[in-house]
Amino acid sequence: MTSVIHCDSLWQGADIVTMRDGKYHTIHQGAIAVRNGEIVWIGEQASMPAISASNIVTFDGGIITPGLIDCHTHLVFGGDRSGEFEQRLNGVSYAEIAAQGGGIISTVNATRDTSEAQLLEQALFRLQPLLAEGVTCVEIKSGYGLTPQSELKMLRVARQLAELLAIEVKTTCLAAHALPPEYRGRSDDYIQLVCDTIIPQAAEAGLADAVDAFCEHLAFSPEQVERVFVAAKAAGLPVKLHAEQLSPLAGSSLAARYQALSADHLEYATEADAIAMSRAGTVAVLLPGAYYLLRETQCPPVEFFRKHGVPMAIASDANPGTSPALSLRLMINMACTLFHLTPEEALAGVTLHAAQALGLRESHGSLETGKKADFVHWPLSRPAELAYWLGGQLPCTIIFRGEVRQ
Ligand code: DI6
Ligand code: FE
Repeated sequence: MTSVIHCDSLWQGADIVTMRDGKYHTIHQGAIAVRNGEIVWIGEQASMPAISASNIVTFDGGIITPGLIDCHTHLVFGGDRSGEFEQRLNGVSYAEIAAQGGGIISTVNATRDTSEAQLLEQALFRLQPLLAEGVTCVEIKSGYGLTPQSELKMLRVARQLAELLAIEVKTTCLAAHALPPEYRGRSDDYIQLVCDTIIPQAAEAGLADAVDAFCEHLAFSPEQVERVFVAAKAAGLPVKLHAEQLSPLAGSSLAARYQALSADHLEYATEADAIAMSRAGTVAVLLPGAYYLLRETQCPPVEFFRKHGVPMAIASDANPGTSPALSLRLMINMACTLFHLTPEEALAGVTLHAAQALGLRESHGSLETGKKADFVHWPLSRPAELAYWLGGQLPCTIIFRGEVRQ
């Protein structure tokens, strides 16, 4: 007697770009069987075992990829900074604007003054375009509150987004993003507040999945970041770091010493940083939107990451200052054109390697038995088309946990 695999849904009729091991590994004319939101069988339709499913969807060609993952965003914030964009076009630098009390602090003021309900409404509006282009998992950082109450407010909004939309949200406490004005000249005291109060409260309330910091001359020193990492570990949370965005401070090596999930930006990272990250399994998250908007000229050392086997992820860094980016697909294109990634590396950067940057490599980011049934059907002929089209909206069918997202 042949045994029948019972499942909820079966998806077939398309080529499946699995992204197993971060490579295309395409299954031609494939099929995916799903039960309880997870993949229970995947392979060639021709060699499919007996499967019963109440819902069978047969596509007319095209490709299926894993759902896209945006592993670094600051989507929750108040106000906007288009005025600073104009200033920068007139030659004022990001650092100069920050020194004048603008930059991150202007968003901090606006975020503190915005109610939780309004923050939610505004973040929903920014998240919609990402969702529409196939994003099924997004990371959202705090970091524009910089008080215990307002950092927790941001994190609650991020959690609420996951309840309202068919999307998974991972939250990151980025209280060590900037020095709040009321702590001027007392940055060590602020770090103490972050370590003794904000991180423990966020962890206790179950509002943070990770802890991040901004290691930079205009933010916090490696010594201060290390204190934040120690507090994160004590609270049982993994760490990440904004490192080497504007200058080389060996922040990414420090992050690697604390087994960081990722070090992000990395324009000024060195080969020594890449070696340290490789040993620790720390993902290099590249953010072409910020590079582009700041008109950076120094590219992240992609050659070193390749040479030392550091997985590279790509993210939007969606934020009001340096990357008002509402398209992850555009970031894929920019990673190829600006950072010289191949379309295959860039797709791995928004699937398997992005999952790894969130600590989700075992369950997300590629299409394999036992993983979450989050995938996207595109009426495209080749996966490189995802890196090729600039802007616009590609038609797609988004499947989240085995169900079509409307
Ligand atoms: N690096 C960035 O690119 C963002 N934060 C960070 O640490 C910028 C945030 C902002 O300018 O609002
Ligand atoms: Fe960022």
